[in-house]
Amino acid sequence: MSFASVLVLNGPNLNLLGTREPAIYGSETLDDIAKLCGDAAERLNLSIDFCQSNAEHQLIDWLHAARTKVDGIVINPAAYTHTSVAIADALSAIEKPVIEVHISNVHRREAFRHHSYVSAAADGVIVGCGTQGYVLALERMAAILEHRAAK
Ligand code: CA2
Repeated sequence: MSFASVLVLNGPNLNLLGTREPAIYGSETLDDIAKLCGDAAERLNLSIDFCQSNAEHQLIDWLHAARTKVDGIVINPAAYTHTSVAIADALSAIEKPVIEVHISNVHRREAFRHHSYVSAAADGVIVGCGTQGYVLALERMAAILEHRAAK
């Protein structure tokens, strides 16, 4: 049986999760989130590739490679959410479903976090649900991909 494949992409500084700012991001590490996603993927019959980079060009290169390799993308672009037209353009160039995730409720935080360049290129956005947001994103992705396969 071949599983639908999903790239789970994480942007800058998310490798520091669990080391600082627990009031905003909780105490789980990125490895904990990778495990959470791995367990959800198994349950949902998805195959996932979980990656993080602090470099904008690396995230864009992975997105370009994903154009022909994966069925969907879950992305937490971190601070690039609020600055990167380049990541938004790379996502727009991919004709695959995209779900944007933020651990914190960015709308309750500083004004500069209220705008996302990425959201216009996303099919869905999950904000402020903590690390569970990644699981919700994978559940939504599985539903979208199942619906497409049934067509
Ligand atoms: O809430 C989210 O998931 C964010 O994407 C996280 C980004 C932030 O820039 C976005 O506005 C919202 C920050 C990720 C960095 O997280 C750190 C965790 C611990 C210590 C330092 C940074």
